[in-house]
Amino acid sequence: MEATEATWQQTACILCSQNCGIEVQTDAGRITRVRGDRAHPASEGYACEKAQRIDHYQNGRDRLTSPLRRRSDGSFEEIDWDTAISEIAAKLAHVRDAYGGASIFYYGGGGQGNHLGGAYARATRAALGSVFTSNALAQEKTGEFWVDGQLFGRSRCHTTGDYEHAEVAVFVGKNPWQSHGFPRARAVLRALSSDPGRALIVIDPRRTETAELADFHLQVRPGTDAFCLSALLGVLVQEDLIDHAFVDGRTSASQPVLDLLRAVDVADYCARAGVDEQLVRTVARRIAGAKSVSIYEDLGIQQAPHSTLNSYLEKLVYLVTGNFAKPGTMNIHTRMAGLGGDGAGGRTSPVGGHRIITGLIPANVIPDEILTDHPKRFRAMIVESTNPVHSIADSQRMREAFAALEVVVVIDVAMTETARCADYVLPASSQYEKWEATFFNLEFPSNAFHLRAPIFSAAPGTLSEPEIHRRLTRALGGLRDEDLTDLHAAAARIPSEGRGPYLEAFFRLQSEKPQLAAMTPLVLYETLGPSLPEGAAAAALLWGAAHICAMSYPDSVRRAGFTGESTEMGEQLFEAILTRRSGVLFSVDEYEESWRRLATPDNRIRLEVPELMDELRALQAEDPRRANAEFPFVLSAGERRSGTANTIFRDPAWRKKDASGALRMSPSDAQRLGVADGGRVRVTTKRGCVEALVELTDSLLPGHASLPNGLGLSYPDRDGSAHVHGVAPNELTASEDRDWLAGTPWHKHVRARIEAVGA
Ligand SMILES: Nc1nc2c(c(=O)[nH]1)N[C@H]1C(S)=C(S)[C@@H](COP(=O)(O)OP(=O)(O)OC[C@H]3O[C@@H](n4cnc5c(=O)[nH]c(N)nc54)[C@H](O)[C@@H]3O)O[C@H]1N2
Ligand SMILES: Nc1nc2c(c(=O)[nH]1)N[C@H]1C(S)=C(S)[C@@H](COP(=O)(O)OP(=O)(O)OC[C@H]3O[C@@H](n4cnc5c(=O)[nH]c(N)nc54)[C@H](O)[C@@H]3O)O[C@H]1N2
Ligand code: SF4
Ligand SMILES: [Mo]
Repeated sequence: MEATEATWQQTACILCSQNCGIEVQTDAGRITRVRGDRAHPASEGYACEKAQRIDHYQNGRDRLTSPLRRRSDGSFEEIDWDTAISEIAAKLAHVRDAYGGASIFYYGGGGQGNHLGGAYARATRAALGSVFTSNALAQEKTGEFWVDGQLFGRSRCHTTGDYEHAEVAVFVGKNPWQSHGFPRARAVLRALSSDPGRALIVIDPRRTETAELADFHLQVRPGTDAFCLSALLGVLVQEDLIDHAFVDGRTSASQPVLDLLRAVDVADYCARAGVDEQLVRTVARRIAGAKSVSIYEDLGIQQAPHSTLNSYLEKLVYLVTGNFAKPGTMNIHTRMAGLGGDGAGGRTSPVGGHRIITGLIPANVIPDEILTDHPKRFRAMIVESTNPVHSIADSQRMREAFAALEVVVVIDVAMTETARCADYVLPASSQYEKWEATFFNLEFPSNAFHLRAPIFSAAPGTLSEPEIHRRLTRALGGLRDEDLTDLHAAAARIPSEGRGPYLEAFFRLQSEKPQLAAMTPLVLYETLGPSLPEGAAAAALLWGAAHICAMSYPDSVRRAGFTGESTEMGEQLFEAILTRRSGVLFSVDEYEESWRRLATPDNRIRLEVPELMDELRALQAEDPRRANAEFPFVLSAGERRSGTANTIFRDPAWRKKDASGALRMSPSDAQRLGVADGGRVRVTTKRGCVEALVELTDSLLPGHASLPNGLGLSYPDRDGSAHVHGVAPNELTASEDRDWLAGTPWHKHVRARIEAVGA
C-alpha cells in the first residue's frame, strides 16, 4: 500500500541521547516504516540507520507481560499487579522500618529515551525515605560534572559545544560518527571535514570513522591522554598562544596553572603519549589561531586512567584559548529539568565514604556498599530502566551483591540480566506505548524538548512508570486523599476557568505542606493529570517543569517565541509541549547568557583546581610505556559501533553485520598470536576470561584491542531457549579500576592477555 501522509505518526528514536525526531508507520502492532521528522527542532529530519530497526525494541521476544515473583528455587511465577504492589510495599516498608530508608538504594530512572519514570520515582523514594541513588551517569560524566563545579561554581553548569558553527572541532575519546552526541552528527562532521577553512581534530588511539575524516589525528597510546593534553597545553602556554584578554579578564587563579604548564616538557610528554611532537604543536597552533573552537570529551577519556584530570585538562584547552561564551565555542545551556540525582554537595556514600557527585554514588562502589557487614549497608534496591548487572563493572560481583540484598525490585520492559536477579520484576509499557520524554536537552544557543505521545496502546499486563509509582506510593501511605482535596477542586475548574485557580491552589499546598515537596510529580499526576487531553496524565509534571523553566530563563524562553508576563509564559510553554508532536524549541540564548549562568562568587571562571594540580604534577613520575608482562594488551571494553545501542535492543537479529560483536585487533598482534581474521581468541583479565571472535583491522595500534558495547545478552530463540550472543564486557572489568576522585570506571583501559584458541 502506498503510504499517505496521514498515516505517519511523530515520535522519537530512543537508541541514543540525541532522540532524533522520527515519523513511523505501524501495522498490527509493528513499526513498519521509519523516517526522520523534518519538523523536529533539533534533528531536522536527520536519523541514522539504527532508527530503522526500532521495532526490535518494541516487539522483542523477551518483553515482560506480567509482574513476576521469584520462587525459592530461583524461577519466576506470574502474579497480578495488586499482589505485586502490596507485597513489594510491605517488604520495602519492612526494610525501612528495620534499618532505615537510607538502606534502600535506587539505581536508574531512565535510559537513552525515557526520563519521566525517574521523575515519578521520587515519590516512591520519598515514601520509603530512600536517600541514596545513582545511575549510568556515575560511570561516565560525574568526573566532568565535578570539574564543571570547580571551574564554573556549580556542577550543574554544564557546557556544550557548537560543532555546527565551530571553525575547529576537537573530539577527545569520542567517535561521534557512530555514537553521535550532538544533533545531525554525521552531516556536521562531513561539513567540517570538507571545508578547507575549518578543521576536525581527533584524539583517539583508534583510527575511528571520525578520525578518517579528520584533518589532524593524534593517535595516542591508550590511557595517555593526560600526557597528550598536558603537552598540548604546554605548547599553548610556552609558545604564548593563549588568549590573555580572556584569561586576565574573565578567569581567576590562573597563575598557578599557567606556571605548571610552562614547566611541562612537551617533547617528553609527547613521547610518553606516543604522539608526534610536531603534530601536537601544529594542532595547538591551529586551535589557538581559530576564531572558534568546540571540544567534546567522552568515554575514551572519561572511562580511562586519570579521567577527572583529563576532563580538567580538556576544559583548560578551550578556556586558556578563550573559547567560551562565543559563537561556535563552549556555552552553558538551559535545561528543562535536571538529570542525575539530588544536588546537595558534600555527601558521601554510607559505607565507603565515597564522594557523591550531582547526587550520584559512583557505580563502581555499589557492590562495596552491599557486600559488607557494615550497619549502614544497602539492604534493598529498586532498579528502573537500566541493566546494572550487565553495565556496571564486574558483573560477577554485581550478581553476588544482588543476591545479598533482602529485596530487589526491577522495573523494565524486558527480561534483562538484572531482572533475572530480582525478587520482583515489574513490566513497564514500552516507550512507544506511553507518554515519554527525555531531559537530554543539552543544546546552545537553541534548545529543544520533545514530549512524545504513545503510538500503541499499552501491551497487556504492563503499566507506565508514573502509574507504577503512584500505586507503590499509595500502598506505602506516602500520599493521602485529604492532601489533595483542594487541588482536585481546582482541577475540576480547569475546563471552564483554565489552570489559574489550579496554580494558586498548588502554591498554597506547597507553602502549607512543604513535606509533600518530594511528592510533587505524583501530586500533579493525580490532580492535574486527568485534566490533560488524550490521557497525557504522565505529562503533568512537565507543567511544573515548564513553569520553572520559564521562571529560570525568562529571556531565553521569550526569544523562543513565548510571551506573557508572570506565569503566562510558563502556561504557553506547557501548552506547546502538550500539543506539538514534533517537539518544541523552548529556549534561544544569547552568548552573554553563559556568563550569567556562571555560579562563582566573582563571576570569573576559577582555573585552579588544587586536587587535580597535585595529580597533574605527579604525572612526571609516571611512565605509561612500562610493559605489563602478565597482561600485555589494553582492552577497550565497550566500543560504540553501528551495530550497538547499549542494551536497548536485546534481539541479536537487529545487527546485520558483526553478529557476535568481534574483538578488534591489529594484524601484527594477530600474526604474533597466530590467529587469523574470523578466528577465536581467549581474553583473560584479572577478573574473568571469555572467548571472542576476531576481526583484524589496522585502525588499532599494536597492543590495543577493542570489544563492542551492549553485547553478551541472553535472548530466547524462536522455540524459547535462551542464548547469549557475544561477550558481556563487564565479565572482564573490575570494581577497583576506577578514578580516585570521581570513581568512574576504566572500561576503556582493561589490562588483558589474549591467546589464540586451539592454537
Ligand atoms: N551506536 C551507538 N551509539 C551510542 C551508544 C551505543 O551503544 N551505540 N551509546 C550511547 C552512550 S550511552 C554513550 S555514553 C555514548 C559514548 O560515545 P563514545 O564515547 O564516542 O563511545 P566509545 O566508542 O565507547 O568511546 C569513544 C572512543 O574512545 C576511544 N578510546 C579508547 N581508549 C582511549 C584512550 O585511552 N584515549 C582516548 N582519547 N580515546 C580512547 C575509543 O577508541 C573510541 O573511539 O554513545 C552513545 N551513542
Ligand atoms: N564495559 C563497559 N560498561 C559500560 C559502558 C562501556 O562502554 N563499557 N558504557 C557505560 C555507559 S556510558 C552507559 S550509559 C551504561 C548503559 O547501561 P544501562 O544504564 O544499563 O542502560 P541501557 O543498556 O541503556 O539499558 C536500558 C534498560 O532500560 C530498559 N528499558 C527500555 N525502555 C524502557 C522503559 O520504557 N521503561 C523501563 N522501565 N525500562 C526500559 C531496557 O530494556 C534496558 O534494560 O553502560 C555503561 N557500562
Ligand atoms: S540512534 Fe541516535 S542518532 Fe541514530 S536515529 Fe537514533 S537518536 Fe538519532
Ligand atoms: Mo552513556
